[in-house]
Amino acid sequence: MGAGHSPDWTIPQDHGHFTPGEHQTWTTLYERQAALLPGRACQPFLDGLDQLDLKGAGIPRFDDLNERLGALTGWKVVAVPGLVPDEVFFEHLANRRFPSGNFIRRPDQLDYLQEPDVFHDVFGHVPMLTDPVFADYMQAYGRGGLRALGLGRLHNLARLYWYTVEFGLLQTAQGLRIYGAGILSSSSESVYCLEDPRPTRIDFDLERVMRTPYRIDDLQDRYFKIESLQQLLDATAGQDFGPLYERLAVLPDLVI
Ligand code: HBI
Ligand code: FE
Repeated sequence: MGAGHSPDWTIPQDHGHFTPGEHQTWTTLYERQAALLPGRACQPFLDGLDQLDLKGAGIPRFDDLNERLGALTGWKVVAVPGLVPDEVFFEHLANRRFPSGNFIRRPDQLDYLQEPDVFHDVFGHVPMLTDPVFADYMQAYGRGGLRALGLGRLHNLARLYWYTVEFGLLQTAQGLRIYGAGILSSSSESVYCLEDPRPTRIDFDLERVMRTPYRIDDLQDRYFKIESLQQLLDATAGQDFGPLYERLAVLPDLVI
């Protein structure tokens, strides 16, 4: 571990360090997604966005955000410099803390950047944490991550995060809706994932998800659909993945 940061990798948000241009980047991205997402994002996300009042004047102050979020589900956002080690990430989730990158993309990266910045982390992830069922799922994922690390199956569990928390779709009576943060923070993917004929949209199946590799550098070729957020929690919280991991150890990945 490098010098100069605390063991949990958190840093003060220091809201004053963001420049006017950086706040403007947030507002530009916010307005673009706010126009696209009604009718595309799932209702818990849209409700969460309203309740957290993330429009504001640019990048939200985490202290204010945490007052509202904490009152709803007991989660809080903490600032980190960027990607943190897996065990640090899971330890935060297991304790209902969501680590957010404390920087924002440059104006020439509005449409895509690989590292999670404050727009992806806060706009994409945090509204879903206002939903009590999803809030419990994320905590269960953190606990499961610590276990998977110990069992050498993190590559399988990471696919669950990818195909749910980052790129998940929810089937509703009104139609297919988005709940994955990787989609919700991307204007092109918000449209593509629902409307483009190319990607496949597969019913959620835990074992299939864990056997399916993913790519991080392009629009997805496949999405997994859940029927309810409760389905996610039921498939994971309190489940012993030990027998599943043993099976996965002798099964090949599915070709993509
Ligand atoms: N760190 N800041 C940050 N954000 C993440 O999403 C993240 C991370 N470290 C590890 C990690 N994700 C992975 O372990 C999970 O996506 C599986
Ligand atoms: Fe993310």
